[in-house]
Amino acid sequence: MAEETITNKPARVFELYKTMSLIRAFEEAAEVAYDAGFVNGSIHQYIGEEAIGTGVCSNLRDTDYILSNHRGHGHAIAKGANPEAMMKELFGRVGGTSGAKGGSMHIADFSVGMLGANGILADGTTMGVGAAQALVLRGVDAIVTVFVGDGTTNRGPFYEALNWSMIYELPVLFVCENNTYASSTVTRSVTAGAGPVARAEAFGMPAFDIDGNDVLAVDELAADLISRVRGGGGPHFLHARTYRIKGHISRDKMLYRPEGETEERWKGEPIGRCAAWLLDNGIGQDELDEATSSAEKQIADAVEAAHAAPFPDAKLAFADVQDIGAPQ
Ligand SMILES: Cc1ncc(C[n+]2csc(CCOP(=O)(O)OP(=O)(O)O)c2C)c(N)n1
Ligand SMILES: [Mg+2]
Repeated sequence: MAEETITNKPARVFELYKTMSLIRAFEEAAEVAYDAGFVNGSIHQYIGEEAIGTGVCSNLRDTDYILSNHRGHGHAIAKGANPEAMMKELFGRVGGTSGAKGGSMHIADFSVGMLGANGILADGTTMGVGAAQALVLRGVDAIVTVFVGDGTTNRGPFYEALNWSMIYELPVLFVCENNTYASSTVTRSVTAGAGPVARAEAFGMPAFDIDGNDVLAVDELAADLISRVRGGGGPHFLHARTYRIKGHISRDKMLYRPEGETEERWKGEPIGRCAAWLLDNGIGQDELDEATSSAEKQIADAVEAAHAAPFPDAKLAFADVQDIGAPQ
């Protein structure tokens, strides 16, 4: 959804609902395909966290950039990447977003400003700052948003990124998605001090905390922060509280998680909350059902297209990769 194209509130929120539904359908279908053996590697699902990527990206322009991380499917879809090309990438087929060489953790689509997901924690933050510096040096009117996990805020490069972005007053919005866990660890238990907001503030960066399962709140705060960044206000930090409904990766049995916790937290998942708001604000249940079915159909078609697509020619294995002297 393009920035500020819809001013009618229920219509705007309904668009957010549709984007979140598309992400949810993608993640559910990806797990089915993974379990059936069609996807190699691991998949990190964004289920329960959809409101953050959706609410933030709905305020970005096509010409703005995002940097993602290992849990990046939702960010890519929210920024406008094509779910069919993404599914083909997961399946390792011709037509995948990264030519079938990346897989789930390396989805990129430069045509919509999605500069890449990344399996190395915090590297998106330094790359995002580099992209923002390039924009400034070239005099381009655009901003960069970087998505980072809560556990990742304990890595060193994250602090280099915060520092550098402040020193050069770069147009960056850092979005910390605090889903409570870092793999099997409760992040709070391994994080000193008052947490990510205080850490960003220690660099002099304006930092804001929000309920990340409330898509309306994320949308409103993101609109404000993005306009400040765009207006030359320098880097800003958005800390969104959420919960990782699924395991760290899809085959994680979550034996470390207290019994009943997931079920309790599921009650606050963002799509149901958004649906309740829409029903109170003039959108009918039939319209919501239609939106959900349409998202599921789009993703089912994407899966079908991925199954039908061929694997790339083995000769292409060394195309588009850095020349390391490997045989062609
Ligand atoms: C530099 C680095 N160290 C460790 C890992 C292994 N690893 C992958 S995801 C992850 C946890 C990340 O937690 P968080 O930043 O909270 O993101 P979330 O998975 O919760 O979205 C770890 C430790 C890695 N990918 N990169
Ligand atoms: Mg986390």
